[in-house]
Amino acid sequence: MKGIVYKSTGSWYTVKAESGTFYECRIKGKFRLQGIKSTNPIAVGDEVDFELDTTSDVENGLIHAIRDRKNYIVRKSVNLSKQTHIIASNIDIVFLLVTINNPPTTTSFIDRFLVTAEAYGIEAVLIFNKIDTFTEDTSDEQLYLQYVYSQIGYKCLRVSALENKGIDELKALMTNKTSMFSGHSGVGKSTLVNALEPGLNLKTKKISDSHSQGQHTTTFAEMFDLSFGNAKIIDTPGIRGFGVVDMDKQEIGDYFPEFFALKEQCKFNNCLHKDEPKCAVKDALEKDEIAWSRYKSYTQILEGDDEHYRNDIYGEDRAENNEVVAQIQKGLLVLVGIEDTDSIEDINWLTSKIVNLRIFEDENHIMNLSLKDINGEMIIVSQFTLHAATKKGNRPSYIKAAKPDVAIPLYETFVRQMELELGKKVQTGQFGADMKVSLVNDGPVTIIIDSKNKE
Ligand SMILES: Nc1nc2c(ncn2[C@@H]2O[C@H](COP(=O)(O)OP(=O)(O)OP(=O)(O)O)[C@@H](O)[C@H]2O)c(=O)[nH]1
Ligand SMILES: [Mg+2]
Repeated sequence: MKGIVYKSTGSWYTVKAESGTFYECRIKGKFRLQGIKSTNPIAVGDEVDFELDTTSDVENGLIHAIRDRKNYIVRKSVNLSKQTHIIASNIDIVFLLVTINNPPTTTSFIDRFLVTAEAYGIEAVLIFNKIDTFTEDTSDEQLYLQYVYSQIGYKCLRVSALENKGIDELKALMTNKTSMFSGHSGVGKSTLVNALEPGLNLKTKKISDSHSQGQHTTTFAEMFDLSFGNAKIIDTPGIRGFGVVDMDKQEIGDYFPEFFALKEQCKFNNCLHKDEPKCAVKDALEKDEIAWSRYKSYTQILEGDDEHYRNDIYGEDRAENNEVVAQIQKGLLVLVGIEDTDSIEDINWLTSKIVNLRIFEDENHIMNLSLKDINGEMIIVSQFTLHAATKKGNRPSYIKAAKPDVAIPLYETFVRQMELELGKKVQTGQFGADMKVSLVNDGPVTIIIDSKNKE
């Protein structure tokens, strides 16, 4: 018999036969699997051939073959084991659920997911969920992200699974397709499936109060037939980080559609958009036509920088657990405060000023050398308290400090520009996190540089 895998729990697979009957199946002995090494040989969405197990009283099945997959989404676990896991196969469209906070979804996570979808040729759509909880700040941040991703060509939906907003638009995209929901734990994947099909009554759980993280409520991927538009949905367990399965360095840029579109204009046809001259991608970046967050994700993937990415996804917990998130030996601790009228010009001016400032001693103990000269390191920490206005009363006002939608992109640009200037990685704190910063101030030398007051 032929069937489709609707659920897999490791050793048992729930398979729906063409007749519409569901069978619990196991794998019959060992059969040749397609050439991917993964922790799960058979995934939800797989088309399989199975026979009834006559040795058992109950009507269980034995899977003896798996049909060629049209596509599949694989992720590498971001822990050190480097194992790969097929999330699902034969998917027509994947929806990544993104929440601004509770839990926060980072742009590195979004980009890694999108790169994987591009690599496997699966249409990806972003669903910004929990819009009912938005404040002015989170709404601004969401609109900024929506702007970035829709410019590239990704469809973006604004949804509230809880209040049934944006559901009809979503249903229209799901018609006649097998869809998959993915995203961090707690972003509302199962809640959204329930909104689409209330009868399913899938288990959902509120996110933890202390960490704003989901509780990994859904533990296995599972497919459901929906009662509208001949649609199927695969609900999946929340994922913490998304390790991109090994790709050729050359190939990665092609999965950033906005980079790919410019590739022809780069001087070198094998341009990696890093240090090559006359690179159209870097030109566009300078002109703000490409988002810095995208470029940062690209370089992280290019450098196989899972270590840094792990820091990003675990960073908040680590800062809270008194772990060291960044450390340097000799160089500069830069505390940066972005105000609401700042722009890319301020960033450009500041970066070049900071790296060229002659504030390090030469062999004659004269402040003659710049950070570049001494090949020093840098750590950048965002600090909006720099904008404290203290004139009135005793409680400082931070009215001048920029909101996250302005501050985060500029902060990220600042970090990236510094890295380009210095030709090396810059250490960073966690934007907006509660952190302890320690400093051994040699000299001591502390300099205030204000791009709005260039004295
Ligand atoms: N305010 C609000 N809360 C939502 C919305 N969608 C989901 N939630 C809540 O978010 C929490 C997590 O939702 P789930 O559906 O369990 O999240 P999940 O993505 O399936 O999580 P895992 O199964 O752990 O991967 C629940 O308390 C939901 O009620 C929404 O649109 N608005
Ligand atoms: Mg769930």
